[in-house]
Amino acid sequence: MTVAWLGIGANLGDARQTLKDAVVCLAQQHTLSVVAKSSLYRTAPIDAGGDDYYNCVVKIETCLDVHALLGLCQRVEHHFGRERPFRNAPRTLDIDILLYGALRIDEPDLIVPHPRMTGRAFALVPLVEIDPELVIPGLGPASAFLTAVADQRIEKVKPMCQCLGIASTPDVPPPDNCR
Ligand code: A4P
Ligand code: MG
Repeated sequence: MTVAWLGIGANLGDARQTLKDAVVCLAQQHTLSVVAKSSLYRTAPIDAGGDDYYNCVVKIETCLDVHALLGLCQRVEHHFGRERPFRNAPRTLDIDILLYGALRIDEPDLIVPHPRMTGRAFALVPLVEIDPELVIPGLGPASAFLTAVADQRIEKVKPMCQCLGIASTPDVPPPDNCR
């Protein structure tokens, strides 16, 4: 099993709901387990146009090799209606492999660690939320890159239960609609 980190983003359609559904879809795959999930964030588009994005990061454990994991991510993107009219076009769902264990590869169709992650608050902030000590293979602590992206707008989206003023504790299961 390998620990990997996936960055998930969307800014087309009901992006917030799509992100939640995509995480559920990933968790249902028998080839991986979602072991941690960041908060949901609303973020300004970086190097892209369109509406604000919703972004999150999940930490997974998987038996898939990295190419098979990319294939799975692309099938899930396709399932949620992803189209690619042009580079960085608004998208219903984007799933990027940020990290895959200690692997460092640079191939035409797959670069890991993700080559643009250290310049993007929408990847770094959720990563560091899950693991403040996380080290990016070959580059060092993820937290060290946060200062340089401090000008990128990113705000944590309150979970619905918090908006409703309902405490979400392990003893009190959240209501059905609190996703
Ligand atoms: N590819 C190479 N390495 C990877 C990797 N580590 N993970 C290749 C996933 N894919 C990887 O990706 C194009 C090709 O990248 C794939 O065929 C794969 O073989 P794509 O998802 O089809 O196209 P894309 O999303 O336009 O490209 P990419 O590289 O994912 O774009 P970026 O750089 O990730 O930027 N602003 C905010 N606020 N939030 C966002 O989520 N996303 C982007 C996309 C731009 N601005 C954003 C956000
Ligand atoms: Mg992508």
